[in-house]
Order: sequence, then structure tokens, then C-alpha cells
Amino acid sequence: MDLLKNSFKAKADKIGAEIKEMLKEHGNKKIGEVTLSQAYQGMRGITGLVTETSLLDAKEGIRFRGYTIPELQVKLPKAPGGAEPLPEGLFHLMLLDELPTEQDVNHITSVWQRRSHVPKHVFDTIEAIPIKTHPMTQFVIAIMALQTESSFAKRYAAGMSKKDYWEASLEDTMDLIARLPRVAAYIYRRKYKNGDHIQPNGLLDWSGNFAHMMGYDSEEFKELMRLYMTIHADHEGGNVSAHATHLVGSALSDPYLAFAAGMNGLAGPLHGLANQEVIKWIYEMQEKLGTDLPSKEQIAQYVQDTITGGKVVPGYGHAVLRKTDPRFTAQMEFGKKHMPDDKLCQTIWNIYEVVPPILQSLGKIKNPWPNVDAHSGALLVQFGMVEYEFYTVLFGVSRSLGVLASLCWDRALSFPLERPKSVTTDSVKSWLEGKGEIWGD
Ligand code: HAX
Repeated sequence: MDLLKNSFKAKADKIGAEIKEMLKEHGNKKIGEVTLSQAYQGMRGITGLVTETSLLDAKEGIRFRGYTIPELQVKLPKAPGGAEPLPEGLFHLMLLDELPTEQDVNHITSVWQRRSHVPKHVFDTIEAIPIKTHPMTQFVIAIMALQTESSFAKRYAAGMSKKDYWEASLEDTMDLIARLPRVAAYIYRRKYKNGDHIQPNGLLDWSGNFAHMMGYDSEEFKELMRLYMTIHADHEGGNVSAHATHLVGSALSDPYLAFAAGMNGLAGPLHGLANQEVIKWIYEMQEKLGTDLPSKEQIAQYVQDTITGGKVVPGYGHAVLRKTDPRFTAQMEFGKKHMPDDKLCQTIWNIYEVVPPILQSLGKIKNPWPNVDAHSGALLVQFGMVEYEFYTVLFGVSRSLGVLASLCWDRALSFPLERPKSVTTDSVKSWLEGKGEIWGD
């Protein structure tokens, strides 16, 4: 861990000095303008955040520290005999901006294994929640229960100096990431497997152990988890889970508090919950039509009915992307390799042919293409994980890698409290009538 800390500190000091110089010379340069529509319509297209770990290109998709998903599938170390990247390697890349060696990845695996102990009161807290509670709500409550363990909170209360915030954040980040699979697996086994819990296997990698604790021990499922945990980890800084984590962290709320905020955002159906909505929507379609392999014509009619009913087609559209999400493509490739004849995957691929032209024909949708959530459920169902309300928890465990690595950078670069300006419609009207400035007096 000391090696990781020293490398991070050296990198952060270097980038911090560069930013200082850059701002001295170019701090007043404009990087955009804000229109009235943007202020009213979800701040789309406003560049107002710095997030180091990844960058989203609207036409190309996500790059993690410059690398696309197909590049990561080649360049990141794999488990012995495996073909998918280990998310430990992606975390190393996002945190340190360096491709990891196998040794680096083994080091992170062993640090997370050593730090994975979950205190008993966290399990007691989960047990006190009604079992019918949505798994994402249970997950957030469990993260809040874990907050007793925050080094950042303890050290801040004891008078920690600003210059140590990054270190306490990194400590919490490593502890929290290490513990999340155990907490998530506990919630899964409690809700869906009669509380028949499975002990961790200290010889497995982070994702392999997570799969094992949930009760899925095939190598194929472990490979799926490695891929899943890698591709869901980060999507630059403006999405709801990343932005919420960053925003709450900017108040110097510790990483547990900040991450719980991000997970509350991920639990929304326009964001991470879309992965459960996709499978729910397909099951409802199958039931309505009385078939597990609806034709393209039947799918088209069902899509039209969904839109006419004032609902969105889950898994399609994106606030930034303007093409098929490469995270969808990576999962489609996994499906074609491991389960080419599966009817549910076939349905996902038929939907992919049918939906974009229909959405495009509405004339108002900026991106008619599938996003990450359009495919993930079908792969999980194939392995017997049919409890779709749990899917967003898997997404959340993965998202910890990106948003917590970013939070370490936020503190290392001394990013201040985030506090944009808001206006009222009355102040906008007065401004449009030429009576004073939009920001009031
Ligand atoms: N089905 C039907 N209508 C859709 C749609 C879809 N999949 N996607 C967008 N639209 C509609 C919007 O609701 C909006 O309609 P109104 O003008 O009547 O309000 C219009 O098309 C324009 O929307 P947009 O500008 O193209 O899209 P936004 O940036 O506003 O929203 C969303 C992006 C992802 C929220 C949107 O596409 C959506 O609701 N998709 C379905 C839910 C989903 O899959 N969410 C997951 C997104 C990826 C992610 O974060 N994963 O975690």
C-alpha cells in the first residue's frame, strides 16, 4: 500500500503544480458559454467539472485514461486462464494514470483481500431492514453503517491538516472498495437465498470472490463479473453517480458519505436502475405476447405501445453519447462468445435492430442507440441470476472504482467546495426585460 500511496502522491504533486501554473497563465480563458436552455434543461453540454479518471467522447464512447474498452481488454492483466481484464488493473490505471503490471494488479488484489473485513454491526444493520426493501436501498444503508470505519472522518475530527486529506481519502477508498463485494453479496443471499451466506475465498481476485460469495462459482460467471466490474466503473464526471459523489465529497463529507450519495443517484431509473428496468420490460413483453422469442414486428409494436404510454424505452438514449455504447458492444460480444443461442440475448439483439429507427422517427431523441444497461441483465439471467432488482447493486460495486479514485484526486488537487450559482424564473424574466442582471442585485 505504501508503494501505491507514494506513486499517487508523486503524481498528484506533479499534476497539482502543473494545474497551478496553467491557471496562473490561462485561468481567465473561456471554455464555453451557458445558455438559458442549458440552465433549465439539466446543464447538458456545460463544461464545468474536472474529472481525471476517464473522458467520454460523444461519438466514440468512454476512454479510461486514454484507453478504450477494446484496448483495455488487450492491455490489462487477466486472471490465470481468463480473457477478461481484471478491474484491479483498471483501478490502478485510473488512480495512477499508468498501465499496471501483473505484479501491480496482484498487489491491489491482496490489499483489498486484507481490508475486506466487514464489522458485525453492518450485518446487524442489514438484518434490521425489512427484507422487501429494494436491494439498492439496503446497499446504501449498509454503506452508511460502514461509515463508522472512516479514517477521514476520524482524522478530520482529530484536527487533520489539509495536506493529509488525500491520504485519508485513499485509505477509505481502499477499505470501502474491499468491503463492498461482501456487503453486496450478503444483501443478495439474505434477500434471495434464505440468508444462506457464503464465506469469502481469500485466494480469489476481487470480482471472482464477489461471484463466489453470491453463489456463482463457474469460471464463465467470474469472467463476466471481471468484464462487468471493468466496464461499469467510470463514465467521466458529469453522470449522476459520479457527480453526486464528487459534489458531496466537496463538502469534505468522507468517502463513505460521498459514495452513498452517488449510490442514491445510481438508484434512479434514468441512470443505473435502467439495467433492472430493461429486463423487467422484456419480461412484461414476453408475458403480454405469450412468447419467449418475440418477432421483430411484435417488438416494434411493443416499443410503440411503450412510447404511447408516456414511458421511456429502457436501455436506450444517453445524455452525452451519440452512438452505440461500447459497453453495450463489449457485452454483446461476450454474449455471442459464451451464449450465442440464448433466446433472451437474441431478443436483446433483435431489440437493437428494431428500436433505433423507431426512436429516431420521433424526431426529438438525440441518441437512439443502446446504452450499457440494455444488455447486462440478459447475460446475468443466462447464469441463473434472475433477481433483476439486484442488478443495480452490481453496477454500484463497480462504480465505486471510478468515483472513489476520482475522489482521491479531488482531495489531492485540493478542489474546493462545489457551489454553482442558481437563478429564479423571476430573476430571469427581469433580466430579459432589461431590468438588472440575471444573478440579482
Ligand atoms: N425512450 C423514449 N423516449 C426517450 C428515450 C427513450 N429511451 N430517450 C430519450 N427520450 C425522450 C426524452 O424523454 C425527451 O422527451 P421530452 O422532450 O418529451 O421530455 C426527448 O426524448 C429528448 O431526450 P434526449 O435529449 O435525447 O435525452 P436526455 O439527455 O434528456 O436523457 C436519458 C437521457 C438517458 C435520461 C434518456 O435517453 C432516457 O430516459 N433513456 C431511458 C433510460 C435509460 O436507459 N437510462 C440509462 C442511461 C445510461 C446510464 O446512465 N446508465 O446508468
